[in-house]
Amino acid sequence: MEINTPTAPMIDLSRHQDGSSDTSAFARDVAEGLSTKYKTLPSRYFYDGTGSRLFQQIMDLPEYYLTRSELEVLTQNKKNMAGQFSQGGPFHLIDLGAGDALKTKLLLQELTAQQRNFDYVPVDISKDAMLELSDSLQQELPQLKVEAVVGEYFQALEWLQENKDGRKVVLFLGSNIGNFKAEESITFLQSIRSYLHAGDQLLMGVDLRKDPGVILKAYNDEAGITAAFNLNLLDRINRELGADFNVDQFCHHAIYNPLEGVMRSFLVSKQAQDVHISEAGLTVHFDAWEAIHTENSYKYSIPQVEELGRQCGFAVDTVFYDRQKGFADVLFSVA
Ligand code: AVI
Repeated sequence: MEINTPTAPMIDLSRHQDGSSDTSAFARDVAEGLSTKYKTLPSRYFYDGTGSRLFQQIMDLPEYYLTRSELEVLTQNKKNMAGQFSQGGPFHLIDLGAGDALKTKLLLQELTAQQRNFDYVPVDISKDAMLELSDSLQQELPQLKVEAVVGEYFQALEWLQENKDGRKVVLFLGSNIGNFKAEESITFLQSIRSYLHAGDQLLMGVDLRKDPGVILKAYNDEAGITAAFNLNLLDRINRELGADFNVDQFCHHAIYNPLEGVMRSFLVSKQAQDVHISEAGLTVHFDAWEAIHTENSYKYSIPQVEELGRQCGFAVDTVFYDRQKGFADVLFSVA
């Protein structure tokens, strides 16, 4: 663990405890995913420097309604949210996957204006993002107490458990829960719950079920940014794992299944081809039109969210919607 400069207070937990490197974990996951009958790659590997920049562009796309909808939820409801967070007295506001905290800043401004007693703990795997955020907050809200944590979510919650007493309000915004499969979201929320106590709260962003045509367009934008975001995963494997994917010979395909409420994204091989991945010590064969499943983006109904919370030891306090009721930030308390 490393404590950084006093100008940008930050805890860095990102070093591997077992001595393994990021590259070896990436190589292992890629080898595993591409060696099964139905090929898969984990969507968490989208977010290298290029992927994070492309995701920023996705959030501004006319078709990608999710970010604007959540900004609307927060803008309309920030007063009420700030009041509910503060009911139990002083608290730590823990922002899982904070990034540039564009949305959270609305809450931070409101809580500061209401002179609430809290400190802000943004958590993100990107050290650069946490440095930039700490600096920007020092300029924009100099009175705010900020302690950024660089690391995985559960490393950060473990660190908080050991190092910070008092109430916790956890933010998990942006429909990130949608990228987990049903059983993974249960395990994830149960793990969060295990770090919380009576009086603690969780505010979670969920994209709601809606017109399938609207959802489909959000992942098939005209400018092709989502396609570039998906294909960048192959570029990343080329760059970091010494692979020879011919990226032009793959295409993006995203399809919504309204029965399951899931958008599934794929990379499809346009021809029969072999790809060698040096760091994984592997050659992978693709048949023509064979697919790699790269992402799930689940859409929820409110009863499903309530049930998910119940299974994980949370009760719904308040559901905050946008005007169209297409997106919700759900405030849970520990049941
Ligand atoms: C980060 N996550 C919630 C996004 C989503 O909508 O599933 C990632 C994304 N994938 C394609 N477009 C955006």
